[in-house]
This record gives sequence, C-alpha cells and structure tokens, in this order.
Amino acid sequence: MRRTLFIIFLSLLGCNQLDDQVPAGTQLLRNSDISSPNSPQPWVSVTSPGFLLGMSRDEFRSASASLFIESRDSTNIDPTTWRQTINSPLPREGQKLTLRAYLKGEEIKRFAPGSNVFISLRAFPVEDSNGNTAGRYITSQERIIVDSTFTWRPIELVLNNMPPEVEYLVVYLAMAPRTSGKVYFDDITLTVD
Ligand SMILES: [Ca+2]
Repeated sequence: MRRTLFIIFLSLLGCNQLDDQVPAGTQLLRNSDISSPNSPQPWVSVTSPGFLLGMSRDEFRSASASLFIESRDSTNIDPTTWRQTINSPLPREGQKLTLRAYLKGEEIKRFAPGSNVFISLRAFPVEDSNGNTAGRYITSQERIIVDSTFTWRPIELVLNNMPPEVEYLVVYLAMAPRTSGKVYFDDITLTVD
C-alpha cells in the first residue's frame, strides 16, 4: 500500500513538472506558416454572411500559402475569424506570451467604430473560479488600425502574465463587421518568453 501511494505521488509530481516546463522560446501554434499542402488545419474558419475565407497560394510570405479573409459586403453585421485552439503544452501562470502575425492588405476600408482587421488571444474559461475576467483576453482591435493596401508587415500583441486556471487558449485572426477588402495572414506565432 505504501509503495502504491509512493508511486502515485511520484506520478502526480511528474505531471506537475511537465505542466511547468514550457521553456522560453517555445512556439505554441501548429501550421503557423500555412505549409500543409491541402488543408489549413488546425486553423478553423468561422464565417458569417458576406465573407469569403480560404487558403491563398498566390499571396504568401512563406511556405507557398497563406490564410485570407475577404469581405464582399461592407454592410455585414457579424465578425468572421480564423481560429486555432491550443490545449497543450500550456504555459504556466505568470509566463509572458507574444502573439505575432504578418498581414498583407488589399483595399481594406472601415465603415464603423470597431471596424478593423485584428488578432486576439483568449484564455478559457472566460473567467476563473473567483469570477475574474481581467487579463484573460487581449486584442489589437482598438489598438492597431489596419486599412488600405500594404505589403507584408507584422502586428504583435503581448500577454504579460498567463492567467490562472486556464484549460485552453484560442488565437483569432479576425475581420470585424462593416469592413471591406481582403487581408492575408501568414507566419502566425504564439511564443512563450
Ligand atoms: Ca506561408
């Protein structure tokens, strides 16, 4: 019995140590350069009326493809996103995360407050067991304006402290409602500092 308990204790210790070990420099997203030949997976598109989403093999920064979002109706009322879920490895509480994506724009126009192309990171659950939501979502939506026509350039967001009680993370590449034009995303990375 004592030996069994000891082994269980060691196993728990082993799990905890694994959870704690996301070394600095670790990049958490898969298919970050959109190099899978036939599928954007594990990137998933969540579309709404008026948008077209897909892989582009004509415009890319690396590895022969990128992801794009095109708005064909500037009166659309819902946002649209590419998203990727990260279940493991998860950074430990307090670690700093940097989300970076390269964007190329074609005739992007914004027609309402909040209209923009943006990147976001959300920690789930949305609130921790104390009901705190602060520090669990970061977005460039109100901070970095993306419009007009431009060639590949990075945008970057930093989550200074990984919040507690995180079950999984979701990265979003998004176009808000009342936005028109086309944006390409490539070389999307989420790095533990
Ligand atoms: Ca690429």
